[in-house]
Amino acid sequence: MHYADLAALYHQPFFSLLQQAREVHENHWSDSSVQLCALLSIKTGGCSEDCSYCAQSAHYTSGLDTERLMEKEQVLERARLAKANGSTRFCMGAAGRGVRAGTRGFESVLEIVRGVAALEIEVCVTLGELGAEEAEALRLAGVTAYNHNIDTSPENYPNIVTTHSFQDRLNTIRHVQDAGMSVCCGGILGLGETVEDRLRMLEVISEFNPPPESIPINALMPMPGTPLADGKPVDAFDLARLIALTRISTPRARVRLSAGRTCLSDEAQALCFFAGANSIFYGDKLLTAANPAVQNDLALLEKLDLEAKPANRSAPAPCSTPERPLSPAPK
Ligand code: SAM
Ligand code: DTB
Ligand code: SF4
Repeated sequence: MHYADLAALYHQPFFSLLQQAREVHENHWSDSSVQLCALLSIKTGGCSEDCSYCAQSAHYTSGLDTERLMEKEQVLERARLAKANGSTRFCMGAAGRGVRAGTRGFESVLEIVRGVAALEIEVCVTLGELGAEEAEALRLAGVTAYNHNIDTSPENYPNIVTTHSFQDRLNTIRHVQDAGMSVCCGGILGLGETVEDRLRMLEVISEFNPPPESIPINALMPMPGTPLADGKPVDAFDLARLIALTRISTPRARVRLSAGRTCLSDEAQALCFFAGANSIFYGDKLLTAANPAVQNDLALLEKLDLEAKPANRSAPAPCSTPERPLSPAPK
């Protein structure tokens, strides 16, 4: 969607924008399902990149311990639990600029992906920069979706990251699409960007061809030691507005209410679901930061008469005992 159209929509009165987003949502999503995505950091910290929001960058002293690539069995254990708890997508993140075919690290990641894919849960990875060869190898190993955010507008990107470019991000997304994986691409609010930057970000995302399958909208979680440690909290109404606009500009994408939910009230989250969010990260931890407890999320979904997206019917029964009961949520 062109910038001018996004701007015209955005600058309407709040309730008009929400009403339009709701209408688009109802026209494209016949159910009230919310996709639950589990997240696991399989390789943490020590990253060469200088993304100014990120606790995992080696350029800053956030106090985070660096951890090597997890063992396959440990990852599989977490994936089984995630599936048993109701997540339909398992997203694995690794800190670093990117991955390179032929390296031992990448071979180990492919091995992990094959193992998770065999559990019949959707497999998402977020590993930074990819070339065509790496993208193809990941798809063959069983990756369904690749998360690679553009985070902000092209104009603001150099203020946030200097070790790679906005164009580098777009190139990776192209490789992911060419290899036939779904693209999961969104951004962060709260980086000091203007409303114009937010709209430009959505202009770029909504004009991908094909459009992304999912769009995570993160609110900055300020990380000690990073340049954005003192970032101001994102206003919940601004967040709802942006989610509404994302829903209107990419009607078929799962819009994920992502990082920062621990700072949102249930009511603010309800507004975001009303505006078109239909996916969340589910589980007590994001990559390094906290996420709402699963029991709170189940209770909230129940209060709002939203349903966890059912698992693919062809998938076999969970292979381990659930850590927590899936439902019903406690009253
Ligand atoms: N290294 C890979 C990359 O940069 O694409 C994958 C991991 S990276 C941590 C994934 C995304 O998490 C970032 O693009 C950003 O949107 C989000 N993120 C990271 N730190 C965050 C923070 N402190 N607050 C909100 N979102 C954050
Ligand atoms: C995304 O857009 N958000 C997730 C996921 N993709 C990988 C990551 C959020 C990270 C929040 C900060 C942290 O846990 O360190
Ligand atoms: Fe590294 Fe990704 Fe964090 Fe940037 S966002 S510092 S690339 S882990």
